[in-house]
Amino acid sequence: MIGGILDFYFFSGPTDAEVIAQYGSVIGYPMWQPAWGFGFHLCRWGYHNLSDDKENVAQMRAAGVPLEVQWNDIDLYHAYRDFTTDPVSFPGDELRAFIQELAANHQHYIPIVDAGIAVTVNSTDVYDPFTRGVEEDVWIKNPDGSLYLGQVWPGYTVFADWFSENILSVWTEGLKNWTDMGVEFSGIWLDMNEPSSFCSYSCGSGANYSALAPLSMAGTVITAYPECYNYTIWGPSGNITINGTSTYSCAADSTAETGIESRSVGVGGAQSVDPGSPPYAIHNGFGVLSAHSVATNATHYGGYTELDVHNMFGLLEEKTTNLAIQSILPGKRPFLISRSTFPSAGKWTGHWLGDNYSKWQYMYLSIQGVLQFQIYQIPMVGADTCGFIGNTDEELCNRWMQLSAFTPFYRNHNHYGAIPQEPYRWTSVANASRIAIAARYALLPYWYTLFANASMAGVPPVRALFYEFPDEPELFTVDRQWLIGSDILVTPVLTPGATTVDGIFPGRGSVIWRDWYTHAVVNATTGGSTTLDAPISHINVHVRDNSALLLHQEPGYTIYETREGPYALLVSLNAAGTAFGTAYVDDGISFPPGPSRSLTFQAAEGVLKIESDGGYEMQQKLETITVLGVQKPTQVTLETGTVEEWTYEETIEELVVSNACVDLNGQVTLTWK
Ligand code: MIG
Repeated sequence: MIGGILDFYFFSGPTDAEVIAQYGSVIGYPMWQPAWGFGFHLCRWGYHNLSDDKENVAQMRAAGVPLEVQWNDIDLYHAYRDFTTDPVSFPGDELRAFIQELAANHQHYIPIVDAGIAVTVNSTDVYDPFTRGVEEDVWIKNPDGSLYLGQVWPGYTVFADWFSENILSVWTEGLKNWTDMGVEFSGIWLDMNEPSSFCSYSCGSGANYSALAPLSMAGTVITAYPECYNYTIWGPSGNITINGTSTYSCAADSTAETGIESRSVGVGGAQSVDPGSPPYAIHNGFGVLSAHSVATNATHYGGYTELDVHNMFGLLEEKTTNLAIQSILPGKRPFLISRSTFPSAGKWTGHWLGDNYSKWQYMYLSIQGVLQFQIYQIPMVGADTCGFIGNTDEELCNRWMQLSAFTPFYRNHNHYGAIPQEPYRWTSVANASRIAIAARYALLPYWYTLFANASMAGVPPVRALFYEFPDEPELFTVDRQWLIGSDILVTPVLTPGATTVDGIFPGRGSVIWRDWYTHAVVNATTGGSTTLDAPISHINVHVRDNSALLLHQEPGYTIYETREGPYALLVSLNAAGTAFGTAYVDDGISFPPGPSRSLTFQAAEGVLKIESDGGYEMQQKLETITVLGVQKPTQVTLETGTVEEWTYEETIEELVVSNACVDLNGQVTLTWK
């Protein structure tokens, strides 16, 4: 920041979550997410052709690992040009048929859109997205009015001037024509939108366009062994198995800086100061402000210089793309994931945490990344699961597929030339993924409610532990665990070779935490760490007391199938015998949101009251009600009469009412005594 008038806002909270919500009220609350966006997404750079996509879809199905969305990276393009498909490897009609088959199975397709738009190389070169943009005058300029040129994958590129008057129509036309060519996308992935360019400053005006051929990754193979691989033990194959007795152990990197060289720069140490690079440069070690991006002196419609509006490129691209999708897929919630963000970006997009490494340290760092983006009001966020740069391995991918299942945006993504890391590649990873995804899909009504509360009031869906327990300073530094909403505590394994994990249970003994899977009460250390069993393929998840969670009873293969099934309710009483929870339910897709239903669950003194309000008609019944923390009852009554089908499990104080067949469109009471 170099000047101007500063407006200061003070957010008084008093709670941390309220501070975040108040910030949201200024910059804008996050967009509404379609329910399918919470499904599992599968991506990589290096799905070379449509057969690769089809193979994935089939293998995921065969392995019984839910696949909601198949993605394609820039491999999709012809000559790396946006809004095209390669005629040989992704022929439009076959791609269309593939996407339509996905849709028929309630699955989805998302392609990438790069920020750099290829320029035509000669007079016979036909590329409408560029020429239409020239006609409509929507590209960023040099100070002399000529087109500003950068370089990205296709060769020389221009960049959209999001301030220009006609960019929305040109961008919409590009996306619309793409769908007409067969790319019937459900959502869009925005990459390289810092924007990234392979030249610094400019690639030169009046350059010989044809001189710069598209880049190629062909033949690129990442040969480095995975982080903990010891070839003297396991041989040169690069493949280890962690089934049975694991000999797997290593000291994973403890620093995050792996792969990032430290450089000493900054004007202070420079020999001479380049006027193209202001002396108030960001001393981040990566050189001038224009390094690998648009030159600071490039100009935009309205006279803005890049120096002043650089950070808004991604934001305005997200807004433009969101509006374009709204007109191409009317009435539906747009789904976008973008790399560059800026305050208020959450109104238009979700975010992935960018290029990480296939290393244990980066899996750990993804937790704080997810937490940070809750503060920024871009709650739909997640990491490249199993790691992007470098080769992953079975154990890391096993742990990571489980960890990310409890973060909002859940996508496995991989670098070109790295070993494959789809969850079906290893038996243990497929197994771990099925377990974690089943929990995730069961929890969908809860996630969905949290995101509705984010969109309506800016409340962060994922929370640091201390947000909920501000009087427990021992929680202030906890960044290896997190809370989903206020009621689900996640304690992942973050180190190789581990069979246990240490975690802290907030509440200093005043809260009863129960295991998600077994419903057993945790014997937690008060205010300190508790060691939990964490064999491979098991992620610790605990439920807070005084909670009532609406769940899907039967996680299905897709979000659609899951939502078609009946509901379950998990009530976890506290020591005083009370519980409270809410749920927001709607059709999961309409935009603007249509009718909805708000449910309130309240338990005290052996009575659970369900209240229901709103215009949305819930088709699915509440089939199972589980109440934890109940003394053995002799009689259980639903409003409709005495319940015959209930069971009680003494060791975990669990009352289960099955086949309850409760209509959630009205008020109901369950009593036990
Ligand atoms: O120059 O599209 O962060 O997720 O796979 C690299 C290829 C461009 C960077 C993205 C990454 C993506 C890759 N892209």
